[in-house]
Amino acid sequence: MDSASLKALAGTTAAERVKSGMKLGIGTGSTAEAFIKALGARIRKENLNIVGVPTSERTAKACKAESIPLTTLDETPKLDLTIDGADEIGPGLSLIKGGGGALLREKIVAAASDAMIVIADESKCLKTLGAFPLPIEINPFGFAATKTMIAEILKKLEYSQSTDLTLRKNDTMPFVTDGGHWIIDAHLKKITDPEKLGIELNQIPGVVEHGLFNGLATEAIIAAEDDIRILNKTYA
Ligand code: A5P
Repeated sequence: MDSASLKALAGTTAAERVKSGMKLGIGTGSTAEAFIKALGARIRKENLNIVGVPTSERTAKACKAESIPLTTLDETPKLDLTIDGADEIGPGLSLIKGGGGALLREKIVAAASDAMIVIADESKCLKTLGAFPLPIEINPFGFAATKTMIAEILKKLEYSQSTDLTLRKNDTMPFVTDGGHWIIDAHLKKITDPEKLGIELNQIPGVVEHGLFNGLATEAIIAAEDDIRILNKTYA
């Protein structure tokens, strides 16, 4: 099966978990878009009554194309379930997210949800996080100072030997998130303690949020070559 078919399988399986009456958080990325398509099809076929909070402008557009009713966290501050993709899935369902630049809204929406199902193909499941560069969303004000503070934290936690901090760009200009922030991608290679690193990064005033999702995902639906695997927090 190619990558698009695996994403479609994960997306369709996740859409089957949605029940009429649910308030949903709707993730960002190509796997989340496979879910959005499958959800749109179920709404049309079964007349499901759901409402969704999109985690990005890109997702809002994809939901509108499927006529999925949308709301905001201001109108609907508590959600039943968020379904979203991930860049990496590690032990205990710790995640790296933000490859698509939507990590801040994704984390706010996931935190407002009673449950979070992560959808991915099996290539995203790893024993240790960190091969995928960790996205760190920062306020553009004081960029160099914030970058220096991040480097110092990483050095303190002994990541410095392998660390490279790159400002994400669109051609020559900084990539700007939906919230108007920039992203530094931290090439850490191996994140030994995601919990500790997340807490330390959140101490830096210029860091708006980081892409480590610790303790948020409650389940993962993983599309493999010939089956679907369901992982829970005991995943090691
Ligand atoms: C968006 O910011 C990300 O967190 C995505 O969920 C993540 O990058 C996975 O995207 P794909 O499903 O496209 O791999």
